[in-house]
Amino acid sequence: MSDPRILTIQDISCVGQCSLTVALPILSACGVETAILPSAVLSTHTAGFTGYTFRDLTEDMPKIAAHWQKEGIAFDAFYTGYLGSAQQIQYVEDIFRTLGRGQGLKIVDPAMADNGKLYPGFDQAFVEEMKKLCFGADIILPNITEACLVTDTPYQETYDQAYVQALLDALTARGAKTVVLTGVSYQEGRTGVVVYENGKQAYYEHRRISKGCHGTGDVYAAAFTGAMVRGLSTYDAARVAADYTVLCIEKTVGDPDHWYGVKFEKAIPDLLRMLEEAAG
Ligand code: PXL
Repeated sequence: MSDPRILTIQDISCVGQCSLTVALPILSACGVETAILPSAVLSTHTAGFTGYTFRDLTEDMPKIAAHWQKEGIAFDAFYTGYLGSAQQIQYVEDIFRTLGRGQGLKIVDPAMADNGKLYPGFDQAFVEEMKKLCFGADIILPNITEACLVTDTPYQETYDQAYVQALLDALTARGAKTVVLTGVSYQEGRTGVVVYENGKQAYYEHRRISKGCHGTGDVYAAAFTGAMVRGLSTYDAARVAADYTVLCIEKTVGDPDHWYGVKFEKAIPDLLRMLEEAAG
């Protein structure tokens, strides 16, 4: 049997350590063959920089997919991150339908919002399309804000376990299969992820170094995907990805000039060690 090959679909932010510039190196480091479909090319990400360029690649997406189909190229898993428009989400849905092989595991990070707010440029039409992508996926990785948006739940800055349970119930009632809900924090200095799968859920809590570093959602999702494709359980993949993300933040916070992303490269040896340990 050939090694697993995955496809990740998200933008290239040339500078800023997010989306493809973190997904590809992390997945490669995990030893996973990764094809890319860039949804757009930006000079930087949109969170903190101004005046960035944005080359929309929507039109190229179905052409690239059609070429792959003609060549008989297919993927064992898909991982989507930041997408630029509702139209792009529809193309991703087509790709999920036509380019899977075997199980064709669909991992969707609905990267569109944080801290109660949509990222610049997104609107309700985008959210509506993202709901369809999430509820057709095998695994979704929303943060609390994104989970609220796809379930039409009012966002609360402070919350308790009952609120998180209601969010998970709303996600599964709408068709979510496996859910890794990120950034779930019940006490100062601590945060974690809730993993829901097959009717069971578990919470992995860990230290919280600082509030909202840019790009950590992408670092987390890429490490999670790499760990899943290497055969870890969903919980172990969620745990290793969380520990790796914390290390990346720790390696960054002492450097105030490095506000735009995290130094994920410096913790790659730790990620590889944790993956080996989790595999036993
Ligand atoms: O990290 C998510 C992300 C990805 N790509 C672009 C972004 C952001 C977050 O703001 O702006 C272009």
